[in-house]
Amino acid sequence: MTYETILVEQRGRVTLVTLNRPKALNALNAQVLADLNAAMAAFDADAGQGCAVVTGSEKAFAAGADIKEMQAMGFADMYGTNHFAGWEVFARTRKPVIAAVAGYALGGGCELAMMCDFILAADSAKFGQPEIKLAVTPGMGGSQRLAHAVGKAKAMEMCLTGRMMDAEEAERAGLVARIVPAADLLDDAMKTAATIAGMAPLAVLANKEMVNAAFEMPLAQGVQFERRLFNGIFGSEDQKEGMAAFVEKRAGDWKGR
Ligand code: CO8
Repeated sequence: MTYETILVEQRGRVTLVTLNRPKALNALNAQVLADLNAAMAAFDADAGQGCAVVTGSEKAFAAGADIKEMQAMGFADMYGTNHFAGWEVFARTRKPVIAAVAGYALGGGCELAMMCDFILAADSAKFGQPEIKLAVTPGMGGSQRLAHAVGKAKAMEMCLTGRMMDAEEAERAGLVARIVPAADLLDDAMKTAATIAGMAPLAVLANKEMVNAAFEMPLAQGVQFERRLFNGIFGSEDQKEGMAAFVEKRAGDWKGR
């Protein structure tokens, strides 16, 4: 399958998705959204794939929603058609997605990175929600996910001033999992993804689902949710295999059931 605005490649059990609008610094337009959602649906449906990496270019992961596409739109175009609701479909991808971010991740670009399960940042990465400079606001979850990731003070400062955060600050603040030298970013992200893709598939889904529940549920309910999933996973063949493999000092052979 080929797409207009992204490149998609399977390397073993890892799907690599590269945003590919270099002339617009990978600005996110309706076609990027359609392409990404189609690619993620195919990834989720493919039992041979275990983890995805979403990346951009050296200069820009993505410099935001496409300002030229939005410029002429009015309230009816946005609210009436629920224009950006499709991004929530991307955020509901069931298997893990890593954002490998180099250069600018601004506005919708920062929001897309935060929709992924975690961010690996090149030392060149710059994060920001500069929408206020355009007299608008984040529109695909940035005000919420940034506040969850870095706390109110930093999120509020970033949204109100539009200033950028470099990779060091982003790591200190908890926005990114790790910083990697720019030259090693893709290799590192692909290795990390391969590690995840090598785990038992049902355990991967369950781990992702329960960590995400921490952002949706009160603690007591989240702990209950975790225990239900934990109990459920003992009904899988892979749980028997995983524990037998440990005892027998060998690698597990996963069936995905
Ligand atoms: N949209 C459209 N085109 C863009 C965007 C963008 N967000 N960002 C850059 N470009 C284009 C430029 O217009 C330019 O095109 P051209 O050569 O035709 O003039 C080309 O990319 C290169 O850009 P620059 O010449 O500006 O490159 P610089 O290296 O000088 O600057 C910056 C790089 C600092 C990243 C600069 O381009 C910039 O500030 N970009 C805009 C950043 C921004 O404001 N982002 C937020 C957009 S609003 C948003 O994301 C709202 C989200 C809400 C809903 C999300 C749904 C997807």
